[in-house]
Amino acid sequence: MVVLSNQEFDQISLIPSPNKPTAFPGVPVVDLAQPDAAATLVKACEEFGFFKITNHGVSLELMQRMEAEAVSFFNSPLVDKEKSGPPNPLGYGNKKIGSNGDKGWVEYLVFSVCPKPLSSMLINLLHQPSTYSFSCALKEYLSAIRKLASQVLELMAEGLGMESGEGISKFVMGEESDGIFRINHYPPYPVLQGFNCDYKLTGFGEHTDPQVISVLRSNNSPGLQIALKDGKWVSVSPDEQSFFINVGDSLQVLTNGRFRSVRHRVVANGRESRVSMIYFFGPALREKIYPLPQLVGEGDQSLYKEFTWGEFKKAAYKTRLADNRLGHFEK
Ligand code: GA4
Repeated sequence: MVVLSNQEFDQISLIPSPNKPTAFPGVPVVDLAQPDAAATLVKACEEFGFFKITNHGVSLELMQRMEAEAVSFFNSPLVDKEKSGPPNPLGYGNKKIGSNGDKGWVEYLVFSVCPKPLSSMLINLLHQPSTYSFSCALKEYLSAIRKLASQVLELMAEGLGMESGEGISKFVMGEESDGIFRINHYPPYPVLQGFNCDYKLTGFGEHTDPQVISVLRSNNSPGLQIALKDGKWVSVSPDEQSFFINVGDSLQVLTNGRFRSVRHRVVANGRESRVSMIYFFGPALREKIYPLPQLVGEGDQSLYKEFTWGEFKKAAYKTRLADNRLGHFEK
Protein backbone atom coordinates (compact mmCIF):
# COMPACT_ATOMS: atom_id res chain seq x y z
CA MET A 1 0.00 0.00 0.00
CA VAL A 2 1.43 3.42 -0.96
CA VAL A 3 0.66 6.33 1.39
CA LEU A 4 1.72 9.97 1.55
CA SER A 5 3.14 11.03 4.86
CA ASN A 6 2.08 14.68 4.39
CA GLN A 7 0.02 15.53 7.45
CA GLU A 8 -2.89 17.00 5.56
CA PHE A 9 -3.32 13.78 3.67
CA ASP A 10 -3.50 11.89 6.91
CA GLN A 11 -1.97 8.63 5.71
CA ILE A 12 -4.60 8.15 3.03
CA SER A 13 -3.53 5.41 0.63
CA LEU A 14 -2.87 6.08 -3.05
CA ILE A 15 -4.34 4.35 -6.07
CA PRO A 16 -2.37 3.99 -9.30
CA SER A 17 -4.32 6.05 -11.80
CA PRO A 18 -3.34 7.54 -15.17
CA ASN A 19 -4.02 11.25 -15.55
CA LYS A 20 -6.73 10.68 -18.11
CA PRO A 21 -8.26 7.32 -17.24
CA THR A 22 -10.19 5.81 -20.15
CA ALA A 23 -13.80 5.24 -19.25
CA PHE A 24 -15.09 1.68 -19.50
CA PRO A 25 -17.49 1.51 -22.46
CA GLY A 26 -19.27 -1.62 -21.23
CA VAL A 27 -21.35 -0.23 -18.34
CA PRO A 28 -24.83 -1.69 -18.95
CA VAL A 29 -27.63 0.81 -19.50
CA VAL A 30 -31.18 -0.03 -18.46
CA ASP A 31 -33.56 2.27 -20.30
CA LEU A 32 -36.80 2.15 -18.33
CA ALA A 33 -38.75 3.10 -21.48
CA GLN A 34 -37.59 -0.01 -23.38
CA PRO A 35 -39.63 -3.23 -23.43
CA ASP A 36 -36.52 -5.36 -22.77
CA ALA A 37 -35.55 -3.40 -19.63
CA ALA A 38 -36.19 -6.35 -17.24
CA ALA A 39 -33.97 -8.74 -19.21
CA THR A 40 -31.18 -6.14 -19.59
CA LEU A 41 -31.34 -5.44 -15.86
CA VAL A 42 -31.01 -9.13 -14.87
CA LYS A 43 -28.08 -9.64 -17.24
CA ALA A 44 -26.36 -6.54 -15.81
CA CYS A 45 -26.81 -7.76 -12.22
CA GLU A 46 -25.38 -11.18 -13.12
CA GLU A 47 -22.41 -9.87 -15.05
CA PHE A 48 -21.49 -6.65 -13.20
CA GLY A 49 -23.77 -6.12 -10.21
CA PHE A 50 -23.96 -2.59 -11.56
CA PHE A 51 -25.85 -0.61 -14.19
CA LYS A 52 -26.95 2.83 -15.25
CA ILE A 53 -30.62 3.85 -15.49
CA THR A 54 -31.98 6.23 -18.08
CA ASN A 55 -35.53 7.47 -18.69
CA HIS A 56 -36.09 7.27 -14.93
CA GLY A 57 -38.52 10.15 -14.62
CA VAL A 58 -36.64 12.06 -11.89
CA SER A 59 -36.10 15.66 -12.96
CA LEU A 60 -32.58 17.00 -13.38
CA GLU A 61 -33.82 20.12 -11.60
CA LEU A 62 -34.54 18.12 -8.42
CA MET A 63 -31.16 16.35 -8.55
CA GLN A 64 -29.37 19.69 -9.00
CA ARG A 65 -31.38 21.34 -6.24
CA MET A 66 -30.42 18.57 -3.80
CA GLU A 67 -26.80 18.79 -4.92
CA ALA A 68 -26.77 22.59 -4.49
CA GLU A 69 -28.05 22.19 -0.89
CA ALA A 70 -25.29 19.67 -0.21
CA VAL A 71 -22.63 21.95 -1.73
CA SER A 72 -23.80 24.84 0.40
CA PHE A 73 -23.49 22.65 3.51
CA PHE A 74 -19.98 21.48 2.54
CA ASN A 75 -18.95 25.08 1.80
CA SER A 76 -19.71 26.15 5.35
CA PRO A 77 -16.85 26.49 7.89
CA LEU A 78 -15.46 23.22 9.25
CA VAL A 79 -16.35 24.17 12.84
CA ASP A 80 -19.99 24.49 11.81
CA LYS A 81 -20.01 21.23 9.87
CA GLU A 82 -18.42 19.43 12.79
CA LYS A 83 -21.42 20.34 14.92
CA SER A 84 -23.29 17.70 12.88
CA GLY A 85 -20.67 15.05 13.69
CA PRO A 86 -18.85 12.88 14.46
CA PRO A 87 -20.58 10.15 12.48
CA ASN A 88 -21.34 7.32 14.91
CA PRO A 89 -22.38 6.13 12.41
CA LEU A 90 -24.75 8.94 11.35
CA GLY A 91 -23.83 12.60 10.90
CA TYR A 92 -20.96 14.60 9.39
CA GLY A 93 -17.64 12.88 8.86
CA ASN A 94 -14.31 13.94 7.41
CA LYS A 95 -11.65 11.52 6.09
CA LYS A 96 -12.43 8.78 8.62
CA ILE A 97 -14.81 6.14 7.22
CA GLY A 98 -16.42 3.72 9.66
CA SER A 99 -14.69 3.10 12.97
CA ASN A 100 -12.04 0.59 12.02
CA GLY A 101 -9.28 2.76 10.58
CA ASP A 102 -10.39 3.39 6.98
CA LYS A 103 -9.56 6.81 5.56
CA GLY A 104 -10.30 8.63 2.33
CA TRP A 105 -10.07 12.11 0.79
CA VAL A 106 -13.75 12.71 1.43
CA GLU A 107 -16.18 14.51 3.71
CA TYR A 108 -19.73 13.31 4.03
CA LEU A 109 -23.14 13.40 5.66
CA VAL A 110 -24.99 10.20 6.56
CA PHE A 111 -28.70 10.13 7.48
CA SER A 112 -30.96 7.32 8.53
CA VAL A 113 -34.10 7.18 6.40
CA CYS A 114 -36.81 4.87 7.54
CA PRO A 115 -39.87 5.93 5.54
CA LYS A 116 -41.98 6.65 8.61
CA PRO A 117 -40.10 9.58 10.07
CA LEU A 118 -39.21 11.08 6.70
CA SER A 119 -40.00 14.28 8.48
CA SER A 120 -38.30 16.24 11.17
CA MET A 121 -36.08 13.47 12.59
CA LEU A 122 -33.96 13.40 9.50
CA ILE A 123 -32.91 16.93 9.69
CA ASN A 124 -32.30 17.17 13.43
CA LEU A 125 -28.83 15.95 12.64
CA LEU A 126 -28.03 19.04 10.68
CA HIS A 127 -26.86 21.92 12.86
CA GLN A 128 -27.13 24.64 10.26
CA PRO A 129 -28.93 27.95 10.33
CA SER A 130 -30.83 27.28 7.09
CA THR A 131 -31.96 23.69 7.30
CA TYR A 132 -35.41 24.47 5.88
CA SER A 133 -34.50 24.47 2.17
CA PHE A 134 -32.15 21.53 2.72
CA SER A 135 -34.88 19.49 4.35
CA CYS A 136 -37.47 20.36 1.65
CA ALA A 137 -35.10 19.26 -1.12
CA LEU A 138 -34.13 16.16 0.84
CA LYS A 139 -37.72 15.02 1.40
CA GLU A 140 -38.61 15.50 -2.23
CA TYR A 141 -35.44 13.83 -3.47
CA LEU A 142 -35.77 10.81 -1.18
CA SER A 143 -39.36 10.21 -2.13
CA ALA A 144 -38.44 10.35 -5.86
CA ILE A 145 -35.62 7.85 -5.30
CA ARG A 146 -37.90 5.51 -3.34
CA LYS A 147 -40.33 5.53 -6.25
CA LEU A 148 -37.52 4.81 -8.68
CA ALA A 149 -36.10 2.01 -6.51
CA SER A 150 -39.56 0.37 -6.29
CA GLN A 151 -39.78 0.45 -10.06
CA VAL A 152 -36.30 -1.03 -10.44
CA LEU A 153 -37.00 -3.79 -7.91
CA GLU A 154 -40.35 -4.66 -9.54
CA LEU A 155 -38.59 -4.90 -12.86
CA MET A 156 -35.94 -7.08 -11.27
CA ALA A 157 -38.59 -9.46 -9.88
CA GLU A 158 -40.20 -9.60 -13.32
CA GLY A 159 -36.86 -10.37 -14.97
CA LEU A 160 -36.24 -13.10 -12.40
CA GLY A 161 -39.62 -14.65 -13.18
CA MET A 162 -40.99 -14.12 -9.67
CA GLU A 163 -44.73 -14.03 -9.04
CA SER A 164 -46.03 -10.50 -8.56
CA GLY A 165 -46.37 -9.83 -4.86
CA GLU A 166 -43.39 -11.93 -3.78
CA GLY A 167 -41.07 -9.21 -5.10
CA ILE A 168 -37.97 -7.83 -3.46
CA SER A 169 -39.46 -4.35 -3.48
CA LYS A 170 -41.71 -4.75 -0.45
CA PHE A 171 -38.74 -6.19 1.43
CA VAL A 172 -37.01 -2.79 1.53
CA MET A 173 -40.01 -0.48 1.25
CA GLY A 174 -41.75 -1.38 4.53
CA GLU A 175 -42.35 1.22 7.24
CA GLU A 176 -39.52 -0.14 9.36
CA SER A 177 -37.03 -0.68 6.57
CA ASP A 178 -33.50 0.49 7.29
CA GLY A 179 -32.56 3.04 4.63
CA ILE A 180 -29.43 5.17 4.70
CA PHE A 181 -28.80 8.30 2.69
CA ARG A 182 -25.24 9.46 2.20
CA ILE A 183 -23.82 12.56 0.53
CA ASN A 184 -20.10 12.42 -0.27
CA HIS A 185 -17.94 15.38 -1.19
CA TYR A 186 -14.48 14.71 -2.65
CA PRO A 187 -12.68 18.09 -2.62
CA PRO A 188 -9.88 18.96 -5.06
CA TYR A 189 -6.38 18.77 -3.60
CA PRO A 190 -3.17 20.68 -4.39
CA VAL A 191 -0.42 19.18 -6.52
CA LEU A 192 2.46 18.43 -4.18
CA GLN A 193 6.18 18.54 -4.83
CA GLY A 194 7.37 15.01 -5.40
CA PHE A 195 3.85 13.75 -5.91
CA ASN A 196 3.90 11.04 -8.56
CA CYS A 197 1.13 11.91 -11.01
CA ASP A 198 0.51 8.25 -11.79
CA TYR A 199 -1.10 7.97 -8.37
CA LYS A 200 -4.20 9.62 -6.91
CA LEU A 201 -5.57 9.81 -3.39
CA THR A 202 -8.15 7.23 -2.38
CA GLY A 203 -11.49 9.01 -2.11
CA PHE A 204 -13.48 6.07 -0.81
CA GLY A 205 -11.68 2.73 -0.53
CA GLU A 206 -12.84 -0.41 -2.29
CA HIS A 207 -15.85 -2.13 -0.78
CA THR A 208 -19.20 -3.74 -1.46
CA ASP A 209 -22.42 -2.29 -0.03
CA PRO A 210 -24.02 -4.50 2.63
CA GLN A 211 -27.62 -3.56 1.70
CA VAL A 212 -29.94 -4.84 -1.07
CA ILE A 213 -29.43 -2.10 -3.67
CA SER A 214 -27.93 1.37 -3.67
CA VAL A 215 -29.06 4.20 -5.93
CA LEU A 216 -26.27 6.63 -6.77
CA ARG A 217 -26.28 9.99 -8.49
CA SER A 218 -23.17 12.14 -8.90
CA ASN A 219 -22.22 15.39 -10.58
CA ASN A 220 -20.19 15.25 -13.78
CA SER A 221 -16.86 14.82 -12.02
CA PRO A 222 -15.10 11.44 -12.54
CA GLY A 223 -13.77 9.08 -9.89
CA LEU A 224 -16.05 6.06 -9.56
CA GLN A 225 -14.49 2.72 -10.46
CA ILE A 226 -15.94 -0.78 -10.38
CA ALA A 227 -14.19 -4.14 -10.30
CA LEU A 228 -15.07 -6.55 -13.09
CA LYS A 229 -15.52 -10.30 -12.47
CA ASP A 230 -11.82 -10.90 -13.13
CA GLY A 231 -10.88 -8.26 -10.51
CA LYS A 232 -9.81 -5.62 -13.06
CA TRP A 233 -10.69 -2.03 -12.06
CA VAL A 234 -12.42 0.16 -14.66
CA SER A 235 -13.55 3.79 -14.57
CA VAL A 236 -17.22 4.68 -14.89
CA SER A 237 -18.00 7.82 -16.91
CA PRO A 238 -19.96 10.21 -14.72
CA ASP A 239 -23.42 11.18 -15.94
CA GLU A 240 -25.26 13.77 -13.87
CA GLN A 241 -28.56 13.02 -15.63
CA SER A 242 -28.64 9.30 -14.82
CA PHE A 243 -28.62 7.04 -11.79
CA PHE A 244 -26.33 4.10 -11.14
CA ILE A 245 -27.45 1.03 -9.23
CA ASN A 246 -25.16 -1.18 -7.14
CA VAL A 247 -26.17 -4.71 -6.22
CA GLY A 248 -25.41 -5.10 -2.49
CA ASP A 249 -24.34 -8.14 -0.44
CA SER A 250 -27.91 -8.83 0.73
CA LEU A 251 -29.18 -9.12 -2.85
CA GLN A 252 -26.33 -11.47 -3.66
CA VAL A 253 -27.62 -13.70 -0.86
CA LEU A 254 -31.32 -13.40 -1.82
CA THR A 255 -30.45 -14.51 -5.38
CA ASN A 256 -28.16 -17.30 -4.10
CA GLY A 257 -25.14 -15.69 -5.74
CA ARG A 258 -26.79 -15.26 -9.16
CA PHE A 259 -26.39 -11.49 -8.82
CA ARG A 260 -23.01 -10.25 -7.65
CA SER A 261 -22.53 -7.42 -5.20
CA VAL A 262 -20.24 -5.03 -6.98
CA ARG A 263 -16.86 -4.06 -5.52
CA HIS A 264 -16.37 -0.35 -6.14
CA ARG A 265 -14.22 2.59 -5.02
CA VAL A 266 -13.72 6.27 -5.67
CA VAL A 267 -10.42 7.79 -6.77
CA ALA A 268 -10.30 11.47 -5.75
CA ASN A 269 -9.47 13.12 -9.05
CA GLY A 270 -7.67 16.09 -7.48
CA ARG A 271 -8.80 18.74 -9.97
CA GLU A 272 -12.55 19.06 -9.51
CA SER A 273 -14.98 18.54 -6.71
CA ARG A 274 -17.03 15.36 -6.92
CA VAL A 275 -20.39 15.22 -5.14
CA SER A 276 -22.32 11.96 -4.99
CA MET A 277 -25.60 11.12 -3.26
CA ILE A 278 -26.44 7.52 -2.48
CA TYR A 279 -29.58 5.94 -1.05
CA PHE A 280 -28.86 2.49 0.41
CA PHE A 281 -31.93 0.27 0.65
CA GLY A 282 -31.90 -2.17 3.57
CA PRO A 283 -34.82 -4.16 5.04
CA ALA A 284 -36.14 -3.95 8.61
CA LEU A 285 -33.55 -5.05 11.19
CA ARG A 286 -35.50 -8.19 12.11
CA GLU A 287 -36.06 -9.24 8.48
CA LYS A 288 -34.51 -12.60 7.56
CA ILE A 289 -32.14 -12.81 4.63
CA TYR A 290 -31.55 -16.14 2.88
CA PRO A 291 -31.52 -17.45 -0.68
CA LEU A 292 -35.15 -17.23 -1.84
CA PRO A 293 -36.33 -20.78 -2.65
CA GLN A 294 -37.77 -19.68 -5.99
CA LEU A 295 -34.33 -18.34 -6.93
CA VAL A 296 -32.35 -21.44 -5.96
CA GLY A 297 -32.07 -23.38 -9.22
CA GLU A 298 -33.32 -26.96 -9.39
CA GLY A 299 -30.60 -29.27 -8.10
CA ASP A 300 -28.63 -26.27 -6.75
CA GLN A 301 -27.63 -25.92 -3.11
CA SER A 302 -28.43 -22.86 -1.06
CA LEU A 303 -25.02 -21.16 -0.65
CA TYR A 304 -25.71 -19.00 2.41
CA LYS A 305 -26.92 -19.44 5.98
CA GLU A 306 -29.98 -17.50 7.10
CA PHE A 307 -29.36 -14.29 9.06
CA THR A 308 -31.28 -11.17 9.96
CA TRP A 309 -30.40 -7.81 8.45
CA GLY A 310 -29.71 -6.60 12.01
CA GLU A 311 -27.13 -9.37 12.55
CA PHE A 312 -25.46 -8.74 9.22
CA LYS A 313 -25.37 -4.98 9.72
CA LYS A 314 -23.84 -5.33 13.18
CA ALA A 315 -21.16 -7.67 11.82
CA ALA A 316 -20.55 -5.37 8.82
CA TYR A 317 -19.90 -2.35 11.02
CA LYS A 318 -17.10 -4.30 12.74
CA THR A 319 -15.29 -4.94 9.45
CA ARG A 320 -12.81 -2.90 7.44
CA LEU A 321 -14.14 -1.39 4.22
CA ALA A 322 -12.38 -3.83 1.87
CA ASP A 323 -13.33 -7.00 3.81
CA ASN A 324 -15.48 -9.71 2.31
CA ARG A 325 -18.51 -9.44 4.62
CA LEU A 326 -20.31 -12.50 3.30
CA GLY A 327 -17.53 -14.97 4.11
CA HIS A 328 -18.95 -15.78 7.59
CA PHE A 329 -22.39 -16.43 6.19
CA GLU A 330 -21.43 -18.90 3.47
CA LYS A 331 -22.39 -22.53 4.04
C1 GA4 B 1 -20.60 0.95 2.94
C2 GA4 B 1 -21.95 1.43 2.40
C3 GA4 B 1 -22.49 2.68 3.13
O1 GA4 B 1 -21.76 3.84 2.74
C4 GA4 B 1 -22.37 2.51 4.68
C5 GA4 B 1 -20.90 2.35 5.00
C6 GA4 B 1 -20.51 2.27 6.48
C7 GA4 B 1 -20.08 3.62 7.06
O2 GA4 B 1 -19.55 4.45 6.34
O3 GA4 B 1 -20.25 3.77 8.27
C8 GA4 B 1 -19.38 1.19 6.55
C9 GA4 B 1 -19.36 0.50 5.15
C10 GA4 B 1 -20.66 0.95 4.49
C11 GA4 B 1 -19.26 -1.03 5.23
C12 GA4 B 1 -18.34 -1.56 6.37
C13 GA4 B 1 -18.29 -0.63 7.60
C14 GA4 B 1 -19.59 0.18 7.66
C15 GA4 B 1 -17.97 1.69 6.89
C16 GA4 B 1 -17.29 0.45 7.32
C17 GA4 B 1 -15.98 0.32 7.41
C18 GA4 B 1 -23.09 3.65 5.40
C19 GA4 B 1 -22.87 1.15 5.06
O4 GA4 B 1 -23.98 0.83 5.40
O5 GA4 B 1 -21.82 0.23 4.98
